[in-house]
Amino acid sequence: MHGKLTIVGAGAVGTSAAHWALAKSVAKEVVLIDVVDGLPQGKALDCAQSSPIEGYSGHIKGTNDYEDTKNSDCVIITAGLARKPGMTREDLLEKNVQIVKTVTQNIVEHSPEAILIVVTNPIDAMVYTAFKVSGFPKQRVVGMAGVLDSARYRYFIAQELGVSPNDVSALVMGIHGDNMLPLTRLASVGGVPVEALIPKDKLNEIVKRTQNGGGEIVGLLKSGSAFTTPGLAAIEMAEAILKDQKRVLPCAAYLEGEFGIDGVFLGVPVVLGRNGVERILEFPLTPEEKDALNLSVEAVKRQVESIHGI
Ligand code: A3D
Repeated sequence: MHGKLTIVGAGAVGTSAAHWALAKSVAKEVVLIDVVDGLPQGKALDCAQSSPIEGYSGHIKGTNDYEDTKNSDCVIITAGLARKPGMTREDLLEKNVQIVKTVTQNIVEHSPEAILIVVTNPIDAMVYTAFKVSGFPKQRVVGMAGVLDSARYRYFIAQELGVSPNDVSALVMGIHGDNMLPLTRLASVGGVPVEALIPKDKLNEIVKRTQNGGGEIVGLLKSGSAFTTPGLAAIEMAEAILKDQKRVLPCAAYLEGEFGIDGVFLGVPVVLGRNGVERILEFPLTPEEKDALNLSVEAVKRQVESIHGI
């Protein structure tokens, strides 16, 4: 067992993350914290009671007190409002900036060495908020979106081909929003390029469905947004960090010249290990991919420019 993991926000995503953290034994100690009295305590107890059935022995505590989060090695921030039908991720910006700011200040005070994984939307702006407020080095602040978006992309490709999603390798880069960039050129199944197996128009449909992956679920749920896979995606990142796995995962990382982009967080392939974002894996993009990625950069810059009070 490896270290202490705090999950901030005991809502839908935070609870899913807590459940997966226990089930996958990613940490010795898991703390679930929220501002609502009784909520994290109840959710933690519910998660813990699955241990005799599933057969794991990790420890979880629900709390409203940041003292209990003290000396966490890794912190997942899910606190904030989620989308309702008709809302964009940008609509959440103003309220969630203030929530992420408060949470980050508390985390810095109690866990100055932690690595932060930000999940709250709009993610590319919220991870920037946590970075600025914390004053942590860029390696210790990372956003979750690419793991989820790539999982959706891989799932849709697997469905189309009637193959195991396990054998689909695919990467989504850029913003977590309509301008995200699912790279068709690099998608493969068992090493075979997907472009050779799926007709172009069908592949375009899959790309569009991936870009609207969150919206499709918001529309179906009618209240709240996706939570099971977002929670698992955050835990895949936390596990890579806590167990120093050096996993290569698409994450929102702070770019300083990589891919010709400077001064924003954006989804790129990174190596995640005990030091957080240990490396960004840069590779040549085609002119079309560069243009598409620039749309992401412009959209993230617009979000960041509208952040006030941090
Ligand atoms: P929800 O179920 O509403 O849970 C949010 C929780 O945050 C609630 O329990 C609140 O009480 C709590 N909270 C609010 N303010 C604070 C605070 N200051 N300190 C501690 N806790 C607080 O939402 P959710 O779990 O469905 O979603 C959480 C966030 O994740 C939202 O912003 C979503 O948009 C976002 N989200 C992001 C992704 C990505 O892929 C990036 C996916 C799914 C959800």
